[in-house]
Amino acid sequence: MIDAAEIDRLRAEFLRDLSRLDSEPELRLVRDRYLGRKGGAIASLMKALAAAPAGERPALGQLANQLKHEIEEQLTARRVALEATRPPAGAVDISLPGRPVGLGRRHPLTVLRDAIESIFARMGYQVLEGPEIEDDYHNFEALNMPADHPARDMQDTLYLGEPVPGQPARDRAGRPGPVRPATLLRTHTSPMQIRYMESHEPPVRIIVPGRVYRRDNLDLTHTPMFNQVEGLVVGEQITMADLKGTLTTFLRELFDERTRVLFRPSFFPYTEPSAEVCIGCVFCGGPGCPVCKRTGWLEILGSGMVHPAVFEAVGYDPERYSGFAFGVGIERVAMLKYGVDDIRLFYENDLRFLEQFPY
Ligand code: 2U9
Repeated sequence: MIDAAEIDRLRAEFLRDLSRLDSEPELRLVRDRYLGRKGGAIASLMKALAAAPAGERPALGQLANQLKHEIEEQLTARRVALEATRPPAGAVDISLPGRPVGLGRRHPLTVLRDAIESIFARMGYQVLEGPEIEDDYHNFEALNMPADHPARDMQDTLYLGEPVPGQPARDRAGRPGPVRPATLLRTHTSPMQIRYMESHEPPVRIIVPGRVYRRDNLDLTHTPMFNQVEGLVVGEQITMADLKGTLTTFLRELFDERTRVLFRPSFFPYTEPSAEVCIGCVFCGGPGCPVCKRTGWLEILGSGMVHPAVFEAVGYDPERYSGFAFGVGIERVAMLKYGVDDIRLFYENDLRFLEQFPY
């Protein structure tokens, strides 16, 4: 049976629902629940009034109508308030969670190059870069590699000679026409050391990191472009002992303070005597494994005392000055340090590979 208390209960229920809604869709649900023509709480209330005793009907009807108007007014007021907070069409919804932005990181070869640079910087070396396009003189001739040296072969070096502008690239017989004086992609960073000595007197203490190019096909250990760091020290009393001490210190800082270092005779045209430098195998630690080919040693650096012919080429007196030089491939260091068996992985930019390295 409907009475005034029942109407008050319905009002309290409405006010509770009203206080809980905070969106336009929720508001529509509440409106339907109370004001819906069929099944709405007010419609049901009006219907039930018909069953009330005739004497109470007018008063109860008045209360019911009053509640209906209250509900209409409150819902309208809430709708206006919600509309006022609605963002304009096309606005950014700042309540949505953001899309994650991946943080960039340095490439492992860059990290290693920086580490190598900082070891030598602490030893007082200057860090220099040079041009990647070089001439035959600085890349070969001044480094005691004469015209018939095998490294100068087209098979090994990427030459950039171009037809001279305004003249045919081929003559009438189809033979190549005139070309610019040979330029090439440097095969090592040594030409920059030549350039440095051409314009500076000793003492010299520099390293030159950078890209170098060789006419190699891709395989597990070769890419036609790779990165090197070369170093050069020149002074009045520089000896092989300086070379050994410097490179031993360098390798123990780069790998581990207990790294064992081995120097053995080698040959390079620009150094005499020459030595290749090995570290105790980082994989088996000595006894021998497939990586070190059962020798217990891994070759990591080339080095030697600068050949007097190189000093002659730059105008240094070889009777007065001596020096040592060395070279290291950054990819090779990375492969040994991190146990990577395929150099090509460093150039595929697959984040699943690159994200494994410290940065
Ligand atoms: C000047 C005089 C001498 C630099 C040297 C090496 C030995 C050497 C290789 C290491 C791995 C190249 O990247 S690699 O393939 N380098 O073995 N480099 S001595 O000697 C120089 C450089 C400049 C004026």
